[in-house]
Amino acid sequence: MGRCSKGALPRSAAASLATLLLACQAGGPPEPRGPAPIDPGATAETRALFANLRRLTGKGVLFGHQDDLAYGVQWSNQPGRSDVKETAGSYPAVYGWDVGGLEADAGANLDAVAFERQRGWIVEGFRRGGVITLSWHMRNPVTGGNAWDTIRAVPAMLPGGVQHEHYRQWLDRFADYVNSLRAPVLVPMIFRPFHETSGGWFWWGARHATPDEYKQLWRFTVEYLRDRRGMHNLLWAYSTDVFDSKQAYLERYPGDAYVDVLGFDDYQSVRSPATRAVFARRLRDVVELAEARGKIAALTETGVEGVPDSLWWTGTLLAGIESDSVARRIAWVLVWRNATFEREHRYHFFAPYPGQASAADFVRFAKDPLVLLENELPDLYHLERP
Ligand code: BMA
Repeated sequence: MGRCSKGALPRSAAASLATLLLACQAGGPPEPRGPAPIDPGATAETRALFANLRRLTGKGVLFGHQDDLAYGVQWSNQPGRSDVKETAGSYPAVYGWDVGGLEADAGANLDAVAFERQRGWIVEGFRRGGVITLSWHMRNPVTGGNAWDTIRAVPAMLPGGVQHEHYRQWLDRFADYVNSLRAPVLVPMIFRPFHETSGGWFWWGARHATPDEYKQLWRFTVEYLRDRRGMHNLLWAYSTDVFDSKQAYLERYPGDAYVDVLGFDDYQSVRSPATRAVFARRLRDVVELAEARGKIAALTETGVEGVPDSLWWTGTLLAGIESDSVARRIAWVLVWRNATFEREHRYHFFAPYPGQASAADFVRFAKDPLVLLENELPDLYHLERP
């Protein structure tokens, strides 16, 4: 409770009440109100990140890339390298990383990114002022299979379920890892577990967990990590896959008390300008839903594999975002990883690299006043003095 709340009232005098009310109206320090992270104990840097991302709404859309510092189409594990930087002159503003494999105590994630190295890259990106977001392609705790093993698992993970203790151990491993990410303050993370939940391909997705089971799993996870493990450097991002209505988007939404960021992954309506209206409508829906709740909206994953359209960045992605005055208030867009060809023997990349067909257009995209790469970011980790 703060100075202007009921609890601060002197018990006796009615006159004091009037005086206090007047003082409050006259600018006595009001209780900080308005949008804030769901964690009242969030670290100063985490609160600043939340506030600054909201403040940037409509002025800048941050560009992000998954695994940007770990590898590119033609290289891997080379300090300082980044396909985005080598194409456009700056690192991305948002770094996506995945912790899938951490639960099994594996030394590397499911895409062979060693956690020891990932830790270094996360700290490096944060030190430069970038934003870190974590996804988790978590194994199926019932079968030990991967995230795409859709044997039902969620009920067993809930309190009272046979896998519940097992799941807590996984969360403990996650907490230990994230607590080791310091520079020297704890690095704020936008944590996006159980993503693409409207799709049917992950064990936590539609058809494999009811909306209620999903929400219970989400809420337990927030409460365990925040309240039991005392993690205060997380912003929680809920994300669906593509969706057709606000109602559909909210079907598995865990609630305003459990979510900081409303996101969605779209690999469909971003494919070409032909579906621009659908893409813009999805962005608009998520922005409206987020703003009505005092949250942040994001296009948490997107891209076209191999970016074969040489004008995709400005002609489809940016044109779609800028086609609508609400859609353009999205906080960030993140494209998926640039798999190393030599390792994976496929052209599985979503950002360009020098010489790639869309590289010149990506430079134009990066120069657009609305698009922010890392070198254009304001300090996101401090709050501006009022
Ligand atoms: C998918 C693909 C997979 C990868 C997974 C997790 O979309 O890129 O190759 O293992 O994401 O990063």
